[in-house]
Amino acid sequence: MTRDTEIFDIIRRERERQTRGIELIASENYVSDQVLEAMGSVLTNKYAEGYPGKRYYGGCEVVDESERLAQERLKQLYGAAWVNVQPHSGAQANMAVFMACLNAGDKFLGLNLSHGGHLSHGSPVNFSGLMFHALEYNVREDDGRVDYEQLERVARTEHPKLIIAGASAYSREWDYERIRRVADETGAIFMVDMAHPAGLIAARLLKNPVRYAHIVTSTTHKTLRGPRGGVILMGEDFPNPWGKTTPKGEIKMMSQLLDSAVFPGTQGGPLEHVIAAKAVAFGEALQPSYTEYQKQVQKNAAVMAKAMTDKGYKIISGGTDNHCMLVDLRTKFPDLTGKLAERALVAADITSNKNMVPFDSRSAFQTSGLRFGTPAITTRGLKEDMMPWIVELIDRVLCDPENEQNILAVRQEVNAEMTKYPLFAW
Ligand code: DSN
Repeated sequence: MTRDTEIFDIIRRERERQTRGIELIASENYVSDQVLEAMGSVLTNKYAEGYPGKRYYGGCEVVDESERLAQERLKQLYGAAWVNVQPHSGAQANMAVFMACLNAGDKFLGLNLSHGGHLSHGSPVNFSGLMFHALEYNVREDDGRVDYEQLERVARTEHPKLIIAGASAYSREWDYERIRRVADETGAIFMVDMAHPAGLIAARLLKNPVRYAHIVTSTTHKTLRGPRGGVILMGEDFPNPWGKTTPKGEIKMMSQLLDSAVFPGTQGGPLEHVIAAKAVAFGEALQPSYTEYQKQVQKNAAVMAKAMTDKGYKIISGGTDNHCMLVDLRTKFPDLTGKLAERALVAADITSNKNMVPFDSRSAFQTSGLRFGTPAITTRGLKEDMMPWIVELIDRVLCDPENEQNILAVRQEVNAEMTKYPLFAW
């Protein structure tokens, strides 16, 4: 067979793009060579519908071992009693929870997407908002933090069956205990989507939601630094589908509902090559060096947020407890949209994403904000002393976002510096 030079040339160019630039998208990271190797392995050839020991195909005894290993390592990482490692993505994990806990049209409560929430927590264009009755809570306008009073008010008046915590653009720790209290009071199931801070949680730098929520979902590719994919976890405290606390003897009930909701409910054959790569990533996250990595992610984010503030940028909520920050551009550049800012930075080989800010005056296509995160640059080896340099470059671009000479000068500086941080061993 002739080599597909067309696609491999595209892959080579993407590898070059990832290598020469500063990656600040808060939901991205660089996986290890071992994770890449597992993902590109012969396990992709295997059909394995079902679960370890209960498959619909022969010849699954080997992949059963890697899936079991992924399960055991994930349980160890978060102190979970039950896990499912098959969801293809975070949205698929969430869909399985909806299917296990709700009937079509049932009410649930999640953080408003335009206030930092996730697409699959009730956006009107997503299955969650299309098939279920989405209720929302916001962050407060004055301090950018979750409006827990509003959350409690909506829970008490509307009685949603499911309450969801978790966000894609929120830089503060969550008060899980408070949400759990109102969930118990109103008979709701409490789910946390920890996709963004999962790595910091694994390293014990943020509170572990498995201790407070009935069900926890996550992606595996953000701060956690694994392959693209999703997982579902539960602690000891399993609910039944209708929100009443289940007696200990019924512990399998929700786990069976969730397993069935992943397969055959919403997915077919699991991606066993990705599950093996998840196992590798969970194994890496159990190493002591991983805690050091996550501490650096957090430190880099704190220093970056301070440097942005010192330059006159407004960080929503005034700072960060985790790996990310949301910048409201309007304070410094009232006329600059997130769309133009993102484009100018990409031209300078600094990648971030436009993002709505709470109470945004612009649409989701324009936006007034940019979201930055430090997981990828920390994997690359950049320490806190480099954060003011990055902020200086960002500021130079945003001060004159349509000046091509200015952008080129920044790009050359970025490219020259990043050659000092090799990315791939092969
Ligand atoms: N789209 C992902 C993110 O970038 O945060 C998850 O919502």
